Amino acid sequence: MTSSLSTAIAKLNSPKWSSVGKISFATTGLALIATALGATSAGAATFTIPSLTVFGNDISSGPSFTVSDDFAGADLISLEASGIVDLATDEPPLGYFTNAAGIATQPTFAGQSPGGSATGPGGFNFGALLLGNNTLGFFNVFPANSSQSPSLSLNGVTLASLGFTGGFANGTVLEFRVNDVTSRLNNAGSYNVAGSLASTEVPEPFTVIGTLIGGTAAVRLRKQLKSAQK
Ligand SMILES: [Ca+2]
Repeated sequence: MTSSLSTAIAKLNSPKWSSVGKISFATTGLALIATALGATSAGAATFTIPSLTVFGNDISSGPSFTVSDDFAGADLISLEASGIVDLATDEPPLGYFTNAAGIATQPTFAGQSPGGSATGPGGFNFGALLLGNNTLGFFNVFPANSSQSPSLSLNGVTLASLGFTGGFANGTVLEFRVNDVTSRLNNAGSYNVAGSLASTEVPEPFTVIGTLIGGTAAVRLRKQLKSAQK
């Protein structure tokens, strides 16, 4: 319940107001309205990141989506990615197979053991799934020390913790890429990605509606009080 609504109800319960008939009934009604509002406004803003396939050669550009609604740096992202990418099809028989965190899933031609990694462009692991755009920059989604599992999930971490300290404004276009050098498009495989964004803020409409209803009810009760005093 908002403080303004609490104050309104408290005033209605004061001896002065309670001396008027129908006040307790009206107060109960306000409390019920406040409860109903609280129940209907409990869900914060959410945005579904569409299911996308990010191919091994999506290095300089990749699949994109447009964020609707505003999300702050303190808001949360959840993401799942499954699949394996080979960054070096021209290095048989081992190649360089990684999951979406850039963790080797089998021995690589460069000497990594399963679970190992190597730092690539941007300071992120070779093979890491990147999210961002040219304005905000690109950041790895999964921690550099993730497991070697081909299925990874991120459950409700802040956008700021990934590097998006200012969050995403409504209409921001974001892109997924695979972290690798761009000199040779010798990659194969893909990551399947899906997820969501969730606001952690209390929705503004609750405060506005609660104040409006509280104010309207108070005006009506004052009119009733005046007529009762006549
Ligand atoms: Ca490559």
